[in-house]
Amino acid sequence: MNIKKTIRVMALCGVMVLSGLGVRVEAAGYRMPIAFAGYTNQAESLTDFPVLVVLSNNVGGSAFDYSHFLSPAGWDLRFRDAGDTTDLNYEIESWNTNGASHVWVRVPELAGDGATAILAKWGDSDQSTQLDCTTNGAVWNAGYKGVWHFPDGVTLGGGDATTNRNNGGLSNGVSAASGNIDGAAGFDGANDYVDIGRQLLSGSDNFTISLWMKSGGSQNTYACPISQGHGNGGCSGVVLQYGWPSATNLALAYGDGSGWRSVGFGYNLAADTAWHFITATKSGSTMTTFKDGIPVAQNSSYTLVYGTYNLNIGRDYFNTDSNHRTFKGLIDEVRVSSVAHSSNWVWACYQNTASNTAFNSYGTVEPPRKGPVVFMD
Ligand SMILES: [Ca+2]
Ligand SMILES: [Ca+2]
Repeated sequence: MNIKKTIRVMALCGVMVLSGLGVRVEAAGYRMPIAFAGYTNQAESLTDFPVLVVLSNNVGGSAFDYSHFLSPAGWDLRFRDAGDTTDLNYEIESWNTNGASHVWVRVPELAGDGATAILAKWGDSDQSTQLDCTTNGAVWNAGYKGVWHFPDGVTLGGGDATTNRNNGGLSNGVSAASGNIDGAAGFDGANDYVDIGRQLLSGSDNFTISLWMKSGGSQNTYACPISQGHGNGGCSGVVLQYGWPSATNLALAYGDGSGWRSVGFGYNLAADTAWHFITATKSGSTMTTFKDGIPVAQNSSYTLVYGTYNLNIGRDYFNTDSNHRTFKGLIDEVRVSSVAHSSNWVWACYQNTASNTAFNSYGTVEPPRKGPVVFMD
């Protein structure tokens, strides 16, 4: 403890025995409570949940103001638990003082009663350097094998936000586009794709695969927004693919070693060019599909056999078809986890990203707390 803090503690304890001391008012930065009232009436608490915080001037009527930051890049931003005792890991996906900034915060426990809150803090000169967690993947729990944000709508990057650094290679003109969360990747349906360079799931791994997608209209036969381990021949691998049961319907399709099986998403995505949050989970032999956070269909009759080919976004690795079954449209926020997330988790992911100011409650910014600080002349 340095002398300033020692004296401060002594002063708080009523120990004022030193001479030559004075008192001044010290600012300790701004604070804004953020509650998650949107996650309510659920029996399940979500552990280490990555919450999206979208900051902008006066977000939610909070009086939030970028001009109070010390760092133009937002390096003095901090997140703490509601009691202001524990630092929370966070990742700055984008920082835009003229608009919206996108920040992911790892919340240790998101209680099902809507009572969880955290604190955002900034403007404290003692807390103004960039933290490692803003870029090192600490937000994403160990189950996440890859998370691709596709920022920022201007210069596309295929970087993986997790500690695994499963960065994607952009091929044949994948373009930067406006996304559902900041930027997205645009695929032309001719030859664009993102190659992750390896498979991320194998053996008996469970999974949650999710992405925001916006179909560009009619699709190639068996077009795939994402594929994992599907290679030439054989009945192995797993894909999100059009063609089940008809050419325009998207399904989770997978090989069980002897045949291809499918679980649909319940509607014609090729004709629906709105953004949708598409999720599929594998828990043992139970495969479940979700559209916009709601379970659609389930099948437990077959057991997936993974293939050995790379994870690709925007196409099927399968290469008998000359077009590689490329997808046409926009894809954003792709996540692959080896954990079969619950329906509550999937629902919370959808609500938090689709309706941010409904799921998150941005409280009124508290100005710097002014308190007595004792100093030596
Ligand atoms: Ca192209
Ligand atoms: Ca994005």
